[in-house]
Amino acid sequence: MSETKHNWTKEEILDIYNTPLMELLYKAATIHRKSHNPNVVQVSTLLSIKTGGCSEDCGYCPQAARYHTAVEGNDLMSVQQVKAQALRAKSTGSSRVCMGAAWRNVKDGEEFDQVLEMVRTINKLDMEVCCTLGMITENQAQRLAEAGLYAYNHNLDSSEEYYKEVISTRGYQDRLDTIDNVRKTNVTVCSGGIIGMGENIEDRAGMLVALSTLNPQPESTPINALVAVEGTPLEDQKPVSIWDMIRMVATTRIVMPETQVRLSAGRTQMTREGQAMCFFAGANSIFAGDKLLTTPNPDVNEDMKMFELLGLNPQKPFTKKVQPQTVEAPESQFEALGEKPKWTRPDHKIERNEVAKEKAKTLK
Ligand code: SAM
Ligand code: DTB
Ligand code: SF4
Repeated sequence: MSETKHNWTKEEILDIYNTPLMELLYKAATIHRKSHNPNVVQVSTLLSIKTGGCSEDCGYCPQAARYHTAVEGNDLMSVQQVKAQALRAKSTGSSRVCMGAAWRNVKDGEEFDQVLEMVRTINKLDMEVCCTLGMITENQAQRLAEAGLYAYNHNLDSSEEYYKEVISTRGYQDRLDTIDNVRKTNVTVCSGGIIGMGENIEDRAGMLVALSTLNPQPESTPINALVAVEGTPLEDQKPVSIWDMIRMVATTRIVMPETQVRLSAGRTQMTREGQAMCFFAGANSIFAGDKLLTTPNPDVNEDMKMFELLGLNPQKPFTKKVQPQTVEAPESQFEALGEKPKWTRPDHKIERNEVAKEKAKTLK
C-alpha cells in the first residue's frame, strides 16, 4: 500500500500532466504496480434502467429533456428485466453492474423501492452493484447501502469553474454534498469526469484537485471522453485526442494511486494500441457491452479479444472490498423520510444550452 497524498495543488497536477510522455508513463506505471496487478482489469456493465426525459440541462447529455436528440425515453425497467441483463453481463465476464437513471435526484416512493429491489437482486447474484441516480440524501444512501449497494457513481465532471459553463441547473457543491452523503455509509464512491467538453488543461487539473483532495479519495474514477451527441449543446466538440486521454489517465493514476481508473465513454474512437497505452498508464477498469447508457460502446467479444492479446484478465468481484450484506425490505432499519436533497442553483444561463433548447423547440 502506498501513502496517499491528499493535498495536491493545481500547479503540482499541471506539472505531472505536462511531463514528457515517456517519463509520465513510466511514473504512472510504476505507481500503478504498487497497488494493483497490472494484468487485471475490472469490467463493469452499464444498464440504463430509466432513460431520457431528464429535467437537468447538462450540456453533454443526450438524456436531457430540453434538447432534441435521438434518444427514446423509457420508464423504469422491471426487476426481472434487470436480473436477466445482470446474468447476461456476468456470463460475459463483468463483475459489476452499474444502473443509471436519468433523474435529477432520487425521490422516495415506489420507484426508489423498485431500485432497492434491483440492488438486492444483483447483490444476490454475487456481483458488485453500482447505481447512478442523481443527487441523493444521506437517508437514501443508507437505504441503498442496506440493500447491498457496492458503489455509487456521481461525477464531478470538470473543474468547479468549467462546471458553470456546462450545467446551470445545479452547482458543484450539490455534487460534493451527494458524494459526502454516500461517504457516510459503507458504499464506495465512484466519481470522475469528462474531457473534451472545451475545457482547458487547468480545468482538467482542477477536477483532479477536487477529486484527489477528498479524504478518502474515490474508490473508482471514471475518465470519459465526451461522446458529442447531435442535438446537445456540445454536439460540435472535436473528438479528444488519444494523447490527452493517456495523459489524463496517467495523471489520475499518480494523484490517486489506489483508485480504479475507468477508461469510460469514448472507447469506440480509440484503437487497441491507444487503449493499451491507457492500461499501461494505469487505467484498470472499463465499461463493457455494446451500449453505454444511450450511445455505442465496443462489442464485448472485441474487448475480450483485446484482453487476450494484451494478456489482461477480468477482475473477480469483491477483490478490493468484501461483499455487502443485503437486508431484506421488511427488516430495514431506515424508513423513507420523503426528503429532497438540498441543492444550490447558481442563477445563471449558459448561452449554448439556451441555443440548443430553442433549436429543440423548433424541431419537436
Ligand atoms: N443522472 C445522473 C447524474 O447525472 O448523476 C446519472 C446518469 S449520468 C448520464 C452519468 C454520467 O454520465 C454523467 O455524470 C457524465 O459524466 C456521463 N455522461 C453523460 N453523457 C455523456 C457523454 N455524452 N459523454 C461522456 N460522458 C457522459
Ligand atoms: C460514467 O462516468 N460514465 C458512464 C457511467 N459513469 C454512468 C456513462 C457514460 C454515458 C455516455 C453517454 C451515453 O451513453 O448516454
Ligand atoms: Fe440528467 Fe444525468 Fe443527463 Fe444530467 S447527466 S441531464 S442529470 S441524466
